Amino acid sequence: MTTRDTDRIAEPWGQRTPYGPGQTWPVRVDTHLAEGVTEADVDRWVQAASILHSNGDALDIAVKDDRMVGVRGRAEDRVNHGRLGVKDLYGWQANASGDRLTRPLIREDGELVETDWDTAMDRVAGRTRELLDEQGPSAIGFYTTGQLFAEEYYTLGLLAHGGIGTNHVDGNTRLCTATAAAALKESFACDGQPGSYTDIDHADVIALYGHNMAETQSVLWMRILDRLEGPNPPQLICVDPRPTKVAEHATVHLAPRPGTNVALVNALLHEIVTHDWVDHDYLDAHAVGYDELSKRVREYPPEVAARICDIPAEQIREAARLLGSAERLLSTVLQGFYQSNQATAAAVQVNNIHIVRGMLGAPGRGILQMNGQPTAQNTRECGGDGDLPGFRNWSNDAHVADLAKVWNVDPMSIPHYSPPTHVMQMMRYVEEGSIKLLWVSGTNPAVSLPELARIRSILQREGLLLVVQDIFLTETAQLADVVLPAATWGEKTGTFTNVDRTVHLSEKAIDPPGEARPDLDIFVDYARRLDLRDKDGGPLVPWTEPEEAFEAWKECTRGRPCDYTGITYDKLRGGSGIQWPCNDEHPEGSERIYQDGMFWADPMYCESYGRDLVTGAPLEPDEYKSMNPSGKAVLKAAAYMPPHELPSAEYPLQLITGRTLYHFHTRTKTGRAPQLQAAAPEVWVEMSVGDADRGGFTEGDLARITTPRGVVEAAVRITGIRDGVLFLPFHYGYWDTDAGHEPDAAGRAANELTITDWDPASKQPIFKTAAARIELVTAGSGPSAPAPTTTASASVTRTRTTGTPTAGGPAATASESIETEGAR
Ligand SMILES: Nc1nc2c(c(=O)[nH]1)N[C@H]1C(S)=C(S)[C@@H](COP(=O)(O)OP(=O)(O)OC[C@H]3O[C@@H](n4cnc5c(=O)[nH]c(N)nc54)[C@H](O)[C@@H]3O)O[C@H]1N2
Ligand SMILES: Nc1nc2c(c(=O)[nH]1)N[C@H]1C(S)=C(S)[C@@H](COP(=O)(O)OP(=O)(O)OC[C@H]3O[C@@H](n4cnc5c(=O)[nH]c(N)nc54)[C@H](O)[C@@H]3O)O[C@H]1N2
Ligand SMILES: [Mo]
Repeated sequence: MTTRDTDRIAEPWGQRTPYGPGQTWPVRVDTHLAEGVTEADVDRWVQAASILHSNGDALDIAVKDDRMVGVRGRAEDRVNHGRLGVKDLYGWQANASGDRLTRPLIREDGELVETDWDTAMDRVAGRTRELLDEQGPSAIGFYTTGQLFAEEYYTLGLLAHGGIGTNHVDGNTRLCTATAAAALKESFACDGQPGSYTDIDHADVIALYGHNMAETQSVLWMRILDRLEGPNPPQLICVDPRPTKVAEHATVHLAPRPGTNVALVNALLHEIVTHDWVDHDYLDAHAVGYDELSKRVREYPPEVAARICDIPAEQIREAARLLGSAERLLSTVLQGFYQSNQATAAAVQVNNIHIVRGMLGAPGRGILQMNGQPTAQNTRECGGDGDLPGFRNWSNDAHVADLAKVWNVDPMSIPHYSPPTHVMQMMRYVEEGSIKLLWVSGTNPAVSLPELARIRSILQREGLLLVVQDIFLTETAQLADVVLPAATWGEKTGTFTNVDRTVHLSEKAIDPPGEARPDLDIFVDYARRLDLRDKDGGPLVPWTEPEEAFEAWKECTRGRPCDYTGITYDKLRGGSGIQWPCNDEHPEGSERIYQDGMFWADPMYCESYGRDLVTGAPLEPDEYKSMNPSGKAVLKAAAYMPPHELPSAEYPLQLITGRTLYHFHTRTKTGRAPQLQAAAPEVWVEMSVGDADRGGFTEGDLARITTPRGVVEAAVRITGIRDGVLFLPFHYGYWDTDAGHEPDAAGRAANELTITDWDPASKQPIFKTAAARIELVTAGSGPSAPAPTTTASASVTRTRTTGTPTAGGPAATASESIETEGAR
């Protein structure tokens, strides 16, 4: 089947292609070409993969007259079988925005002014040298992203850890999937996704925990929708306080109070254990820790959790029965767990369900501790965040020595006295003045970190040299001392890996604008200017081309779990992406890991010895060895603990924040794609019918949301969200407002309101539990909130009737209660 995009804003998941268990998901090729362009006009199609979420949807970029003119899903790829989500169909247009950064900028007398590359890079390298001489490597911090390519992270990881020798290297993956990695490390002592997308083709029960897949991995959701429409459909469990599309299709929708996930999953485990829906043979052979877990979950009968979570006990029982009777269980976990209270402890309990039920390493039996960003997996694998490259264990000296051999440096020059510094701690060091150069690449912390008033003041601290490498003059770039203009997806070549370990090649289709350069070039240039050298006096970073960097990265993965040695650029061209491990033993890659209950958890091989889930303290090597001498899966129990900030008389509600289908993060790309921007043009706040009635709100009122950190104003959207909870999308910063952020005025960014607090084990900030209040500013400022009606944000009140939906129009056309910029 081939579909054109005409109605994809209004019908985001497109037409159904039903299929049954064990069958192959049918192909459906989605295409969008610019107005007036047909496939016959296209000069060439250039292979790439999606960069606006972690699903790894393969696509080809259409090029005409050396300009991008569209995209088409790749039918032959294992991930998407030709399909594309809305952000990918339209988001590429941002590449050609007139306001791309095209020249480096430096701050002179308080103003950012254009300069040349030599001046900008000399300022960065010169200051680095000075700081190294004066204070040493701890003066320098790198904060990168989940949106560059593997080659770039590996280069950054090498120059930062192996060259400069700083331990202050993290990515925005800390905000994103640090908990995915942490939960996998706790249960399996190593990162790496047990599941595979093909598990959807086989599963009879699919459980989604805090994961609005319909909006955030919309192609994966199409796969589930197609199973639901086919013979013998799977049953769905949805755990989310909002009425998402996932909830709408679920057999059981559990809508707990935010921050109570551990109590809920403990109750599910309670039922599984007391009914003995347990695979004892599997447990005996392949896991440790069952005694402690079964003892712990006995404290959480459904009635206890029902009280904590404020949901019916019978619903918990029903969900547990589905889990307990599943033959092929697939679970996915995302931000409703990772960014909520007790993130790692909660995500680990989902792993526990799979371990006690023996639901691993076979078709339909998988866990997807999801990623969010397109290349987050690579940040983790390559040492771009708080990990060492190749899933090496920083607390295992032999691993550090091995890495030093690969890099040809002295092991003592790679810092490993403690785990690499997490970003919230790096911000603290900047605040205290010990980090004096912070290099931010591919992330926009002035909108995406919690408690923005604090972050803004940190980023503007006297004495800090802030370097920002981006493609637009973002809210963060506006605060920088040096701005480096980057080339992005479609303008540079590299590889990246999605959540189910599928590696894709994304090739350069067109030239970057002006003097913008690939991130790889910028990092290599910096290493050269610093004259970083290996033990023998050779250049530490000897490569300049992406493929050379990839070949070096492959060597670094040899024999490690994420083994890439069997992959080449050529092998990735033409066909489907390939799943690691891919090596001599598995030349075509590996559909599943952890088959036959074999894990990467041996004390000498594993990536992590785990942490205490309450304090976050890393386990000593000997503690791990005595707990798990033969490298089995680890069942880790956890008691429920309430969120740190609970509702009070002054702040009676709970605020959660998150995403909408049509936008990506701080909207630097989707806000510049007209169709996507029109579909969700302005910030809104979701509240329940009950809370609206009690507070006297109606749809479209302008409201003020306040937490102890700040104030945001947003239009009220009344939805089926659970009582007591407000939801704000976090996409709206200040780059496209007239005034920008004004110090004493109400803000627009959700993170004005969020708290400086993080999970003890993963160090992931808590974006989804804060106490808040809401007050009316102006009644009826519009007929309805500017929010999509096709998604979890759908209004439960019908306020306005528009004409016939027009194909390709804004989300408004799918329903009646939306006002868009275009409509005004
Ligand atoms: N359209 C779109 N897609 C994206 C992105 C995007 O910006 N836009 N970003 C990508 C990235 S980087 C990420 S990380 C993913 C994130 O993808 P998701 O995790 O699916 O997205 P969120 O909206 O952050 O959160 C998911 C759900 O968590 C629920 N939730 C909040 N608090 C709790 C809680 O305490 N318990 C439970 N059980 N649920 C709770 C919210 O109601 C929300 O529906 O999406 C990726 N895909
Ligand atoms: N309140 C709240 N806050 C959140 C979340 C939430 O749910 N609620 N979610 C968190 C999560 S999961 C995430 S992932 C973060 C995302 O937060 P950010 O990473 O800050 O958001 P993005 O808008 O994706 O920022 C990416 C930046 O990289 C730039 N860029 C794009 N491509 C390239 C490139 O090729 N090279 C370079 N150098 N730059 C490029 C973009 O223009 C953009 O400025 O937000 C986190 N913050
Ligand atoms: Mo994310």
